[in-house]
Amino acid sequence: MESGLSARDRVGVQDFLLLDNYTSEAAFIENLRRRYKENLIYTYIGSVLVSVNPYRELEIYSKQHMERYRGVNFYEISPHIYALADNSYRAVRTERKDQCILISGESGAGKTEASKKVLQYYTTMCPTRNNTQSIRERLLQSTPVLEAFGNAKTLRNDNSSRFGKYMDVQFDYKGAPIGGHILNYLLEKSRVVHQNHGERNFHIFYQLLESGDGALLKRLGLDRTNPQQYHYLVKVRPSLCVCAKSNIVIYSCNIGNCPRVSSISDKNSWKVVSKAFTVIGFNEEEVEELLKVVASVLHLGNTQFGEDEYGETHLTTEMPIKYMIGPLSLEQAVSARDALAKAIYGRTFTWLVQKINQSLAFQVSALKCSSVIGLLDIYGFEVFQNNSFEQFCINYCNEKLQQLFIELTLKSEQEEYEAEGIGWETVEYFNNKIICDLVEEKFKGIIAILDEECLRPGDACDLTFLEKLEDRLGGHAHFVTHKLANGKIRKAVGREEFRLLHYAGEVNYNINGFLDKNNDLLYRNLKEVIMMMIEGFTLLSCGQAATQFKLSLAKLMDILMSKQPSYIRCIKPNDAKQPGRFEEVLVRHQVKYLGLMENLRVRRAGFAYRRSFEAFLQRYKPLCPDTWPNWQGKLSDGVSTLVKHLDYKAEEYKLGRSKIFIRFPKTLFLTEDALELKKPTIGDACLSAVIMI
Ligand code: AD9
Ligand code: MG
Repeated sequence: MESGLSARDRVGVQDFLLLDNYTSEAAFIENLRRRYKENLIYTYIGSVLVSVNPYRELEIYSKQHMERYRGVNFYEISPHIYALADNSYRAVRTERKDQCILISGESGAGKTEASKKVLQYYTTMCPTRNNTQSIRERLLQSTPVLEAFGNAKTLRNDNSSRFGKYMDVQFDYKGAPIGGHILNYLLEKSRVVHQNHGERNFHIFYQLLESGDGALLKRLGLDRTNPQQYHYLVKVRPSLCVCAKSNIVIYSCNIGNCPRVSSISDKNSWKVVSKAFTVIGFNEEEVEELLKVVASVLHLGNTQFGEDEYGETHLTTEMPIKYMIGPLSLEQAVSARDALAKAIYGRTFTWLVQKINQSLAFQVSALKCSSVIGLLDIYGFEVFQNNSFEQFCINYCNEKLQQLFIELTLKSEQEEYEAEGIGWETVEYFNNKIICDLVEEKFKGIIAILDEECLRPGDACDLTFLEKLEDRLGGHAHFVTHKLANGKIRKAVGREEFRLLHYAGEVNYNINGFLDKNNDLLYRNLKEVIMMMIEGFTLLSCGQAATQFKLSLAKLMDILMSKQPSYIRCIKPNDAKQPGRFEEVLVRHQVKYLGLMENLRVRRAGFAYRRSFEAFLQRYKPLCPDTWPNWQGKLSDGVSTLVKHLDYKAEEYKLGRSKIFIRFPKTLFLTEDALELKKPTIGDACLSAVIMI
């Protein structure tokens, strides 16, 4: 221990509610920093868990650690994700109320790792029923498979989720996990054909090539010795060039140029994934069929187009009464090829999720689901140098989640005070509803305008879309283009960009490709090719992509609202993905936009702590001769007797209907210290003032 520093000074407080100066952002960040330095990555704000990515493996996730947290009151030992997982689980068991765990934070902050830790806790610690052992393994093994197909290396995160995932873990009345169900959201399909420099395609492509299974690769017509040959994996040529041999002009799009990453072993990941396929219940033929589709995407990417003597290629176009064959430019041919590759991959991913869901469904008809715990792990807020339609959707999704957090934390706090008959003081906070409306409002929002442009015949294009946005939304407090009101030019926003002032920061979106991506069009004869290849592929178009996403998010919000939420707020300590580096500016920004200070103020505005009469009496009864060892009367009278003996002043606490509310942290510290003197063996009280909700 550093000389002269108390343990509390050294490692900070484990609940921000205990901060003396709770309105100070500097004190908040200093507390995070101190704890991070000691590898204490978890801290509470009441019942919210704040987690800072350690970027190193910590020895805190063993079975012994899990056991320490089983059945222990939330705040009695140091903060941990297992405490939160156990708390939700106990609510499922005792109240039979559906729970959900909402994990948020920007890209690379640790959401996916957090969701895996929670799932591991349930699959390890919950009781087993006959016939349900295999479901645990399937629940766990669904993750590597989905990550292989849905995650990729980005500049922000070497294992970035490029799809949103909501997973229900279903429990029977005895609390045994008996099944699961996954909902997936908007896979970033464009990655199949295009990646920013320094990024990669989805992991599965590299895993397959690195599999070391020569016979398999041969059957798939793939050659691992030179991954550079696959256009969709590596940048091979500039945009347009002429092949010396055939004299054919070749168009190739900009590709990530990043086949190998030091933090990733594609070969080992492949082993994990192929074992996971078996556990989930894929047979060998099914795996091979799936890999054929993956390989076909790589082959498709290498398809080249040449011009005929008239400088054209050809495509069948669907007309109202007949088909027309019309010429395509080289560029159009390439974009049709890429659209096909994206469609094939996207459908394959959807099929994969369906297949996993079949495997997670109850295997025994007698099983009944009593309650569920939903885990939400969705792509984090992200800002790149060039942000497109995908970032627009991802960041909109994060706005929605932030709104849910605001509504539910404030709402539940208010409801608790009301239920207990305690007065409530309002706290000012930024409500990002205005930004959600800007994006999603019917007829007026950005998505509505985008759809309108997509459906408008004639000269509609990305630029006309931008003009419409300017016309209709110019002057909105959270929307900006390069045009300033005084007719001058705003340099920070390009002529083909619009800027949104998100709750988490400003993002410039480049409008190129917005209409195409929203239309998600596939030429008819290409659709027919896939229909022949993939069973169940349908020709029906189900509306514009952004609107579909909006509707699926609205459904997700309904699902989440119907459950009792717990929150994990993940923070990224540095952009270099390095352990031990705590960059204050970066952390401060996240603390700000995650609304953590407001969250803390709301919790402190009324009363810093609350505990049920029973729990309070149980813990502190040794401090009062009248309540020790067994209090016989009403619980509320016992608590009154106890606090009188402890000399609590009237302004320090209030008794609700079933709980005691304590206003200041100090009051509880002193009580804890007294308990420490009396019973030195109880808890690590100097660090963990015991708080219970
Ligand atoms: V994204 O929005 O999907 O791009 P996430 O999901 O928030 O992002 P992720 O969980 O993938 O981030 O974490 C990024 C990396 O940080 C992981 O690959 C780990 O290397 C590292 N990480 C995150 N949490 C932990 C942890 N609790 N312990 C050790 C961690 N390493
Ligand atoms: Mg993730």
